[in-house]
Amino acid sequence: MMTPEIQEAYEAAKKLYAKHGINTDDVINQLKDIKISMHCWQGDDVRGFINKDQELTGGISVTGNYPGVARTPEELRQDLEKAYSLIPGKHKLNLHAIYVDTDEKIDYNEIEPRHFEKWVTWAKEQGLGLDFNPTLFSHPKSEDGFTLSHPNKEIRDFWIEHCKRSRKIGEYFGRETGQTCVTNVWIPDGYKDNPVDRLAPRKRLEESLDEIFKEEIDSEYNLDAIESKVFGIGSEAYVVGSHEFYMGYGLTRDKLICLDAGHFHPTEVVSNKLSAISLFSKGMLLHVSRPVRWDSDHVVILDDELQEIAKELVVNNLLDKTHIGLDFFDASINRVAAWVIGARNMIKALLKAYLEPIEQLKEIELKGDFTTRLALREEFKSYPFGAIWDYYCASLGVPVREDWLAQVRKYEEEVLRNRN
Ligand code: RNT
Ligand code: ZN
Repeated sequence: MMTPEIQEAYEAAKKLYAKHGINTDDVINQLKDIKISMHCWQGDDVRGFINKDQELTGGISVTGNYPGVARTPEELRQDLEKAYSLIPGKHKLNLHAIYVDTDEKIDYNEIEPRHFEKWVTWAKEQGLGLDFNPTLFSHPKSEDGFTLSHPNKEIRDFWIEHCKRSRKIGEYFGRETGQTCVTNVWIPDGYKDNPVDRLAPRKRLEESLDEIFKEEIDSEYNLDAIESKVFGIGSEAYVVGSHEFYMGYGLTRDKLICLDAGHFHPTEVVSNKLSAISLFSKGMLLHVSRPVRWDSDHVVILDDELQEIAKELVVNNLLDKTHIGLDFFDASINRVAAWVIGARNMIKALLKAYLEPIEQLKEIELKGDFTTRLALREEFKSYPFGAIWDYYCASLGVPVREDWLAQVRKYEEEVLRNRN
């Protein structure tokens, strides 16, 4: 809710930023247009609804057993609505193929748009865009760690069929919602220990992908993305879909390159890759995440790398060719809170990036005045960005500061605690 205090603090901050040529009203208008694709899988620990008894595989894992996990599509949508109501702006939802909403018993190679009809109806009601992912894990046919690069053609064909159908679902999402769907392919394929042949699986993956993407789909409705990874649990020595593999594949096939912030070596950062890739690629998809030790998927906090990612997008004008998605899963805290924290942080980071004197800093850098560059950037860290953020939340009708937490607590008491 807007209060005189929030308004006053905003006016004072606005003046300070104006001294550096930053118009905070304009910033707010630009920020409103940026959509974040929120991943459905934080709500149920990547279980999905296609096969309730199937354990999570693919070298990713969710730890914790906080009460209130969503058990049905209805519960998941209810939780998502709660989360979206606490996040400023209009955004997207990122679904995985295992999130079918149907009474039919179907396998991965049988999914069709109609199995996602209820999601589409709901997304339209909520004014949300939809993104999609084929699920190449949590299935008996991926048990030995290989899918699209599997040596057995029958198994490859099964997954190829799944991915082809996934693109058709993406097309359906795009047509129905009026917002382009990004369909992202990530596969877990890899070896625990050093392979003899590193090339053959990559060759097979290349062929499988070419087959999957054979059918032209209107890019107004669906865009394809491909996601690399440096290692997974059980694929420590070798991952078929490495960064170099997908860089090459994406650039030669005109696909979006997906960069997951948790999929690189510990001192390697995706923020430093965006400008380079932007020069050569059709576009990028971000999986904003937070790596900690071996885990690539902690809840996103407002850390240096998140701010650096946002800064790169804003300073280099990359928001048009970059699709921002979130990718983390934590079952040790309230799952709705996890969404809200991660999404609010992503938006905060973008806001903070807009509130730096970009043009001024660029000039200073060109002149070679690195003292001023460092001094100014450091001083701007304590400029009253919080006052603009509070005003932004209040004017978009979402809770200001930590007020959202009380609503999540209430929801936990009234809804989540009643799920067993
Ligand atoms: C796994 C990838 C992938 C998954 C989702 C569930 O390491 O990051 O994006 O997190 O597909
Ligand atoms: Zn990811």
